[in-house]
Amino acid sequence: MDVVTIGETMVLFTPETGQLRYASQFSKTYGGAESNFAIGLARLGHQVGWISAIGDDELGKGMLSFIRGEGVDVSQVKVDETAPTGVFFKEVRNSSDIRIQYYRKGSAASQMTKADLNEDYLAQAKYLHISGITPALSENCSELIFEAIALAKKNGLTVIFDPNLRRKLWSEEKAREVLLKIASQVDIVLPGVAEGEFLFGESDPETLGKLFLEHGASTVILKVGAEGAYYFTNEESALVPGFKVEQVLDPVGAGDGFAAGFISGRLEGLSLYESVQRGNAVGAIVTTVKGDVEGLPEKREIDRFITKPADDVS
Ligand code: KDG
Repeated sequence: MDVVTIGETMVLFTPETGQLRYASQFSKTYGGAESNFAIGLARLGHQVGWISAIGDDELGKGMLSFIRGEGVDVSQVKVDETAPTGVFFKEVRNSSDIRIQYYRKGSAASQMTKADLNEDYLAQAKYLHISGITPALSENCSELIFEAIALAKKNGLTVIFDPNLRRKLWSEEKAREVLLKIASQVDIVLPGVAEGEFLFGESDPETLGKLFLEHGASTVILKVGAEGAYYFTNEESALVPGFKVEQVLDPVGAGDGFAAGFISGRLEGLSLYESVQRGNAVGAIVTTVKGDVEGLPEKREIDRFITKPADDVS
């Protein structure tokens, strides 16, 4: 196993057109930051496992088949007979006005506890990926994340953390406290510049890079939207320019795609610069397709996009 990730995936209903309140037709897909990331890595040819829980219901079973069908190992997904699979709605008014409604309180994934972690399963991986969404789901999920970090460190895994700030899930105060605590314990942190500003009250990329390094991470990847992303270590730093796409249709999931592209590069032994470049490319391609995972590219598509990032990436 190359990478293990942990988190909730929900059934995603998207109104075919217009505002949610008037919608009568929906597309049904699946979305969850960690499984989006896992699917992204699987499409790029890596071995990845996803730890989660679903309800003992039709929606959960459909989700599990979908994620398994994408080549992700789902052997650690628990079926909870007492709680339902979470659901969310995504109202796309336009590509810069996307409104999310969650129906996930009390979901099966929010009931996960540290007892659901299998140390032997974690120990066989090279990387543990976590996001700031899971600790926002419940106190028990927060404990699970800290336990997973401890087990990963004990077993020599590199821990990668995407803050994925979701303001709807918790108070600002609690979010800041917990996200900073996680950021102090991980190896690689992948914030967006707005998340950096939320955590440290600074928006200058160089300053943020320095602050995250001082806080504990050894590698900081700071995403600055269409401009690309910076990387910072104690030895080097650079801005890796982003790729232009003809039309952004749906930016949701681009950050997860970025993380998948970046880790894929590291797994293949690419330099930090090249890995961030691959992250930028995956993130850019994801924005050109509607849906949280539908645009995630396969390996040959990404190679072609990086050498020829024009409108044609087929
Ligand atoms: O990063 C995309 C995710 O935000 C989306 O797929 C749903 O995991 C999700 C969440 O909690 O918002």
